[in-house]
This record gives sequence, C-alpha cells and structure tokens, in this order.
Amino acid sequence: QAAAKAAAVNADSGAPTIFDKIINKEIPSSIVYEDEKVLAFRDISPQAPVHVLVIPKFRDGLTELGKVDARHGEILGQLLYAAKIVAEKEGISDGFRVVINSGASACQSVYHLHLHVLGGRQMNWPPG
Ligand code: DGP
Repeated sequence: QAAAKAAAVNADSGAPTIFDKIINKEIPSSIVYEDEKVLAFRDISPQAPVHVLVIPKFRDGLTELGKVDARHGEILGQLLYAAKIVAEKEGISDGFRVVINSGASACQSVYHLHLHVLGGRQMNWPPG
C-alpha cells in the first residue's frame, strides 16, 4: 500500500494541500465517512446545517474536475456514491445538493478534488 501511495503522489502534478494533512490526520477534522479510497469530513466553514466534503484519499492528479481524465472514472463514481452515503448518514436523503467548484472562476480554493454535500435547509436556485 505504501508503494501505491508513493506512485500516486509521484503521478500527481499539484502542490500538497491542507487536505493531505486531514487525510494523514495531522490536523483534526470531523469525519463523517471513510473507506479505503474516500474520506468525508465536515467543512470548516459550513454553508448549510449539513456541509460535508467528500475527497479521494489518493489525489493522483485529481486537482480539479476540469483536469480529470478517463482513468479517474472509477474513483469519480466512488466519490459520488460516497456523497449519497453521507446524505443518508446525515439524514438529508430527501433533499440535498452536491457541488464541485472547478477552477478559480468557480471559487475553487483547495486543489484536491472535493464534492460539497449540502443540506438540512431549503436550497435555492440558481446558485450564486
Ligand atoms: P472550494 O472553495 O470548493 O475549494 O472548497 C474548499 C472548502 O474547504 C471550503 O468550503 C472550506 C474547506 N476547508 C478549507 N480548509 C479546511 C480545513 O482545514 N478543514 C476543513 N474541515 N475544511 C476546510
């Protein structure tokens, strides 16, 4: 597993982010769901009563959605499925929103791909 992790890090083009420290438990976070490939934890600046970030544990080039390629298909599906599990665990299955900010124009601030799972209040449309 250490070799797989090293290979993933070597394949990655982006600089480390704060999420690496969260994955490695170097800084604390409130974890909602975790499996071999995915980590979900509460956003430090919640925009809704439930606001959870779902991230891949091995970034492997997954800096932003606009830069993924075909090899990321499986993990992208796993992230989306984890979002559904998070919604269930948080009791918001009846209505929730999943957001991915990709790139500076979308206000992405952390370049480690992440899904925002938001709910627990009426969500409005269009988003800002
Ligand atoms: P985005 O703007 O889409 O890149 O979202 C990044 C999110 O990451 C933002 O909503 C705040 C959250 N965030 C940043 N630093 C930390 C941290 O150290 N801990 C936690 N839990 N969330 C963080």
